[in-house]
Amino acid sequence: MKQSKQSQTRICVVGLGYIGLPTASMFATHGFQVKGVDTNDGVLEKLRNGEIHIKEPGLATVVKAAVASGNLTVGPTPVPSDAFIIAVPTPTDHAGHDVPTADLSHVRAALDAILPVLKAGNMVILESTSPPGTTIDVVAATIAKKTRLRPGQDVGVAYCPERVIPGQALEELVGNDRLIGAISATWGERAKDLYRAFVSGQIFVTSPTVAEMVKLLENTYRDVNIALANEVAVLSEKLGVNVWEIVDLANRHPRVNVHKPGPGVGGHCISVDPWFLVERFPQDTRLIRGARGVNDAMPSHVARRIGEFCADIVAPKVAVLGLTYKPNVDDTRESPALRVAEILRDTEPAMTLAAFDPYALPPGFPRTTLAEVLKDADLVVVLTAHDDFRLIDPQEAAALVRRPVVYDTQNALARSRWTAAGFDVRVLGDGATPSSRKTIPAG
Ligand code: SAJ
Repeated sequence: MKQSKQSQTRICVVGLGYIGLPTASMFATHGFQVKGVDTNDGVLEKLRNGEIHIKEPGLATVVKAAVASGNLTVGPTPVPSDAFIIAVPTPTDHAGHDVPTADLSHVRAALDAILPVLKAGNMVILESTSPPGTTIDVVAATIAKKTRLRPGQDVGVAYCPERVIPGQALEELVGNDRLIGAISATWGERAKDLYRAFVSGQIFVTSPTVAEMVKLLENTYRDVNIALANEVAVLSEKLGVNVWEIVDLANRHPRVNVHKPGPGVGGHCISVDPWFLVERFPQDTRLIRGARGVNDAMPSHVARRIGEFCADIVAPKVAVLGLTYKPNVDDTRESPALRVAEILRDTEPAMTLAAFDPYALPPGFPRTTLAEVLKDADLVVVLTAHDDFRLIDPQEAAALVRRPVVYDTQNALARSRWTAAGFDVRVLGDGATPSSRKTIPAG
């Protein structure tokens, strides 16, 4: 019997994290022979046992199916393949720099691991978010320098940025449009053929630098937009008005889409990627850099407000709800909530911090329960808008705390229910007082 094209195509995915693991599993469940590579033994061990190291809705099922089909195997080193996909982290290095610099060491290490098995006719595809120029100046240049293979002629090189949002990774992996920034049109079409196996969105082929810039623009747009919302939140507190009402009403304009303010911008993407542009063009990125500064200042703003709300208490207990960088995920990388906790630990020695997050238990935070955290608290602070927190019964919370005051930095709680339970509800960006609210004209 003739074998399908997929079953004859071998794909090696280097880096089995938030992007690499779903990608490897999708190719495997669509019939490709996939080798997943990771340098972390613990990750490999878990996957071999049919478990996963990431919390992502639906992912465990897909990985299980991929492993059970025999199409996905994992190991520490790349094997000969038709396509190599690099999905490793590209963090920024903050040490001693005014502008954080891109750390491409994982990309370089992945490439070095691939080169011994790379052959003519193969393709190397970078998915990691990278500074402009990386695909040609690092990936293609390394292949040209360290092998006899000519990028663009003997081997294909392309940049195919991941664009999925944690929490909905699988749907977005299939449904989102994709970009392929290829070294030549021919290799672009070959890469497109590959992704077509499971991508139902449109796939656009362009140049590597355009694809790199599109990816960075997407995340930078979001960062700048959130910074605008955060700046207006601070102004609103000073003006005695409510930013949430202002943004909501502004967004009723057909051409306005202001994002949400909050305690800061975290995660491994939006708070990191804009620096790739600032590092490369420090003189020409005033807006991007300014937005980073505004968002990075939000945890201090929140910590200061918490201090003010507890100023009249000698040894206050603050109940922190949420430590992850955003709702309903287990990721605490660059989390503004963690930053707020850190600032409070440094600046408020008399304050006792108790934190609860149903998704994550970062180092330095003891395992506990929501009730224990709320018990005898003088202030409840919502830092991450997990769905679980919207389900808290404010009456039960009121019975546990010492002082019924809640500071909601995400506008996540139903204010009227918490007020009805006796809580004084304070919301980030809401400077309105009961008397200023009364000035709203009827109708
Ligand atoms: N945030 C706000 N206000 C908002 C939206 C988000 O303060 O209105 C905060 C969140 O709380 C969080 C941070 O921003 O701390 C980032 O969260 P996010 O949901 O905006 O984005 P990420 O980092 O989880 O994923 C982003 C996505 N990019 C875009 O939406 C343009 C995703 O599609 C990318 O694939 C991902 O970055 C990535 O890997 O680059």
